[in-house]
Amino acid sequence: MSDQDLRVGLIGAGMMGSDHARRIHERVSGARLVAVGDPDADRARAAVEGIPGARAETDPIGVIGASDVDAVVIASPGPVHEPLLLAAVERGIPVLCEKPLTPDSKSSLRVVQAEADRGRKLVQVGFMRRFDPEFLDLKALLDDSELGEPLLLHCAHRNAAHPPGFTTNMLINDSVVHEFDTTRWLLGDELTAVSVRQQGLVRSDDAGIPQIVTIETARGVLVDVEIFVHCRFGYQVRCEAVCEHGTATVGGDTGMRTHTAGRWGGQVTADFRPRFRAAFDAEFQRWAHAAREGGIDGASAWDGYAAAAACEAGVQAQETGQRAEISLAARPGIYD
Ligand code: ISE
Repeated sequence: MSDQDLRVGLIGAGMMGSDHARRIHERVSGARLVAVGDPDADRARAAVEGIPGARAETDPIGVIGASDVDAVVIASPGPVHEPLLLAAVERGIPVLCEKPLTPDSKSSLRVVQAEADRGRKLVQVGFMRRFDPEFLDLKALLDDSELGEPLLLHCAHRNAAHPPGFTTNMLINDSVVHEFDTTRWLLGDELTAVSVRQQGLVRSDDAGIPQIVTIETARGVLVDVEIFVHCRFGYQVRCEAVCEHGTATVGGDTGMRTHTAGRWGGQVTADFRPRFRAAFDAEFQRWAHAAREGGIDGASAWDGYAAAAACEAGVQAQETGQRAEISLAARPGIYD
């Protein structure tokens, strides 16, 4: 701990928030947790337990305004993000906000506008796959055009089980939102339309039924995403890029392999926290460095807005069974 440390306030002490509290305390250098704000006092207290110098508060806006807070992490549910983001932008302090930026494109655009009015990027969206070593390798390969131009992406996104209350719309808003962002980032291309089909002959509202989401990009790349959030066997995120001169795949579960009792095998991670632990750590470390300089280093509020617009089209495609186009507002100059 030093006087130069970035003093971080964390909003939201649920599953992700408490994970991030430990992360900041144990694995991020140059940053320290000073406050956790959650309306549930017990949860806030549990999140700061064993973290010297960190206090629990029940008023999240109070944390954003506290004089000993230099930057904030928002890990509360999406519907409460907008006022928190606007308060941080108003105060001029950097924010790392878990996805979604906000639950719809109109409110996301208000955040973009507030930031553009201040003239500085302060809001980073927690699209952690941008920090995953394998996804970074794929991005470098595509950026260098080593395999020629990308033509298709095949993606699979599987969760062992979905939490209670997970709806079919959440397949898009909560899960495929990552593929929307990953596609834009990997290809450096904008998304133009989304179509959605469901496995089975009869349309069902059961979120456990797999769906196939097709994304079109401005340069004509086609992306298919299998979203299956009740696959039972574990967590899996894959992406295969098909290019003019070859293919490249990430997410192939290439960890340690054992050979014993006439079998060989490895482990499938249980959920996104262990699978993307290194990515979350790198994301937080790089954000902390950038925030000490007053900025961000990752997906911007504009990227959060673009993902929200794609989600809206995705939900429309789910509900109508028709291809839905994505339209974006004019991009303010600070995001060029
Ligand atoms: C969850 O909210 C996440 O963000 C995970 O990365 C994703 O895999 C999961 O499907 C979502 O529910």
